[in-house]
Amino acid sequence: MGSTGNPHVALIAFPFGTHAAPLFSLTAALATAAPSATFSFINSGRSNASLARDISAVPSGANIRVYDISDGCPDGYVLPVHNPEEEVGLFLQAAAVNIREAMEKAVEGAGGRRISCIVSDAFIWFAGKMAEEMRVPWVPLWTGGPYSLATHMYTDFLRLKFGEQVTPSRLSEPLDCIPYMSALQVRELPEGIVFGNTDSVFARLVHSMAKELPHATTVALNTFHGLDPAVDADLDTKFKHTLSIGPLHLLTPQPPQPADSYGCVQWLDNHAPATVVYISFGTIMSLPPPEAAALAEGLEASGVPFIWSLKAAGQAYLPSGFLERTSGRGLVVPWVPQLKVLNHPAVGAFVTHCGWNSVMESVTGGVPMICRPFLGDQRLNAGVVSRVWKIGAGFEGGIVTTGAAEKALRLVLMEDGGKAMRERVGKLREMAIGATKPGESSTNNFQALVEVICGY
Ligand code: U2F
Repeated sequence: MGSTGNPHVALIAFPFGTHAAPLFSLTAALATAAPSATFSFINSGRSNASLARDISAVPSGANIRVYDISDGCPDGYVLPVHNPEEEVGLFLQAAAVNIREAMEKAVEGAGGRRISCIVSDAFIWFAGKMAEEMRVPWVPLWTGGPYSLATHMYTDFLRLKFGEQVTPSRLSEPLDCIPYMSALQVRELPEGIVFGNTDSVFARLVHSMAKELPHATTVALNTFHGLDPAVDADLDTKFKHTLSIGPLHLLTPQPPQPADSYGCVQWLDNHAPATVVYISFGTIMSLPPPEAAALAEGLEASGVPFIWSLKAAGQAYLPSGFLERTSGRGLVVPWVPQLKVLNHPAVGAFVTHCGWNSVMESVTGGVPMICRPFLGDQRLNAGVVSRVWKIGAGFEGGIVTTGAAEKALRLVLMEDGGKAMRERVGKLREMAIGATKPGESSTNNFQALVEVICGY
């Protein structure tokens, strides 16, 4: 194992979307569990700045040190307006050199103590090569949904079966070539496997990741025992060792949430149980303007009370007079304390893009979902929510129209179908909470992870 003395663990984040936050929460949990170890958290300066609240919640003198690396943009370079592919590409081009330099600084900062283990976001697949050169364990954390991880592991197999560009008529075929995915469809795969640009930065990134992960010492997953037994069993055959340590937001210490500046919780206190819909599309996605307008019209037509997390730029696309007409029964605010809101009894539905953190948070809040996925793992997560766990629904036709929005809201909040979803998600909630109790699976797996990472 990494070290016989006091371990020094380097943790390397992927600085986009909600990737760095769960890795930092894991760092904080590890640092508490292994007080004599040192944890060097390496992330872009920009992403570390967005974690300022999480980082400042770490007591001074604690065994966590935070290192900034460049996001790869040359000085004075102006990114074209929101081009995630280009941002990620620039970061990755410079990442290996920047990470090595940061690890050298981390060793200096730890009084010369060599790095005994590398923990990284699974997207930082080349951390596996670095760990191999340094002869230390590599523990990648997969922050997305486990079904999508499985499909990345099947990339070569799926390309043999469907070709690199599947014929459009096959998009609606079931994914039954992977037996436990028969309820899902080819169109729900992450883009870059058998459709979309299979040579994009992302497609190449996840393909390289899939080749490297089988060499990892342990793959850590943000899921919990019993949620998807068939996927877990399959991933166990693909990797040397896996540990499910989710839901991470229950298992790891959470930083104080930002103040509820818009009074969401107080507003919810005045509503009856399971009557309000909460709407958010995460940190990188926003609804195309015509769909935002359609969702607003659907909300008006249904009469359902709502909280909508929507930045000022998005608010500009709402139908004229919408905010005034719905001011008595809706809140449209740029940021919502999502964990608190999903745990409030008044919330009965969550309109979501199905980012994995949101899915886990909805499950632990016991809230059924209405899914509008966009990219990456989101389509598979949405398919699993709707047709495997049966704790949610999509919008008819896959995009938000006024009619589809009204119908989905009525189904989940007012009809028997929604009641059955609420009962099922309530059972998953119990399972998730149970898994993170002392002596239960995720807690035990976390202890095992500490042993892998710190050697004790
Ligand atoms: C990427 O996902 P996102 O960052 O877009 O979305 P989530 O995984 O759902 O995480 C959003 C987080 O932001 C929080 C919310 C989640 O923890 O509680 N939040 C909030 O507190 N208040 C708000 O008003 C809005 C959001 C990617 F796009 C996905 O496909 C991946 O599944 C995901 C994980 O890898 O990363």
